[in-house]
Amino acid sequence: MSKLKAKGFATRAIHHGYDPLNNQGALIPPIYLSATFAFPTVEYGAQCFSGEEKGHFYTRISNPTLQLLEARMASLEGGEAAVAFSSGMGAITSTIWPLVRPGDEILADKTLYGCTFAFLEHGVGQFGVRVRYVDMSDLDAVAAALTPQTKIAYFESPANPSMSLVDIAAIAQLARRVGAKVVVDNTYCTPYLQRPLELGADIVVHSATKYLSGHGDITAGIAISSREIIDPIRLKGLKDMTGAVMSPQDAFLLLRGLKTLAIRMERHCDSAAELAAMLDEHPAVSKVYFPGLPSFAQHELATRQMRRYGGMIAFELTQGVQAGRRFMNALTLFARAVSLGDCESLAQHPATMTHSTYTPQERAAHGISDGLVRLSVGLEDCADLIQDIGQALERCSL
Ligand code: 3LM
Repeated sequence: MSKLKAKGFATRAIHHGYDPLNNQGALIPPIYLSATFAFPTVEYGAQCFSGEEKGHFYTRISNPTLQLLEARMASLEGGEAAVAFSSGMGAITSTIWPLVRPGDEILADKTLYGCTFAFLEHGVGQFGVRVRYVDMSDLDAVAAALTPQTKIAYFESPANPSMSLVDIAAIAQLARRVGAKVVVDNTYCTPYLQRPLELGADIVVHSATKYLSGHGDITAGIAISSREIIDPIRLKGLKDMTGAVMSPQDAFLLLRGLKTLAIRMERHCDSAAELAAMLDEHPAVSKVYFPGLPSFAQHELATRQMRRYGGMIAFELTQGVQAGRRFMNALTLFARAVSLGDCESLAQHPATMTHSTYTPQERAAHGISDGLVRLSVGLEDCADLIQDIGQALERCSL
């Protein structure tokens, strides 16, 4: 394994942590479909429970197939350890619960995926934890809002759905002063495009349902950090508080998806850049949010912090919300569907779909406009995607 440390991203995504010669020559890792594990002696079993022995004893705590996935993801994100979950929300909730007590504070970016906002606002926020939101692209506002009670600084970059970015290194520096842990949702980028731990963040969480899996056939999540931080996420957050364990079959599918992550991300980035440029020039479009556009307000930060600009685009139509509806209904190749990062291109309306967990007032305050349309640019031929967007834009302006 150590010989792979020096290898590149795509090589580790295919090989890290697995040697066929230790597995009867099987090139592809087996799926350990076992909920429980037999102990050679009762004493050994007790030592597994006490933590003196590292053996597997129950799949909600660990499983060999999940362990391989976790080692591989830790390598790709540049962390020491990882823990896998049955969904991105499983990863986020299992990470946050063990880090806070009543009286603590969480400082979150103002724009977050809808269910993350709902969890902070109506979940952990109902149990004596104070949750506050600031625009984290404003470093002065963050510095002013952090207090000794702040245990977590939480954000996405780019944020879902507004595409606003957060300077990860700068926030990590500010948070360190008060001892808060920086948790970054890296779903939009994947470690191929951005590695928050290398920029000073403490924990990375993912909806692995998205680009990491890449094929839209599982829901999955993962958290990556130091061993010291991951242990309580696994042994309290996952084991006792949420129980949101990933199934071994889903771990297998995720390991399969990861093998093509690098090559898929390149294609997503190529096509999204072309589509964003086309949208930016179209008279029916009033505003495009894509980090790769020179006109994007945080283009310089994107260039510094991300390898490339990703496969997600948000935009608004000159003729507003109704035109957005006509545009989406006119699409023939893009599916009208939530989620993102699949081979299939997807279009959705955040205000009535992914971010309907916010009230209209909250959406307005959190920078999520009613006219916003979100595209997840898939892996089809880019010419076909451009043709579909082009014809839908013509029809929406009628
Ligand atoms: C979506 N997002 O369409 P799961 N973090 C981010 C996410 O985008 C998501 C999660 C966490 C969408 C899902 S909306 C009903 C469909 C940045 C999910 C949560 O629990 O695996 O869905 O991840 O934007």
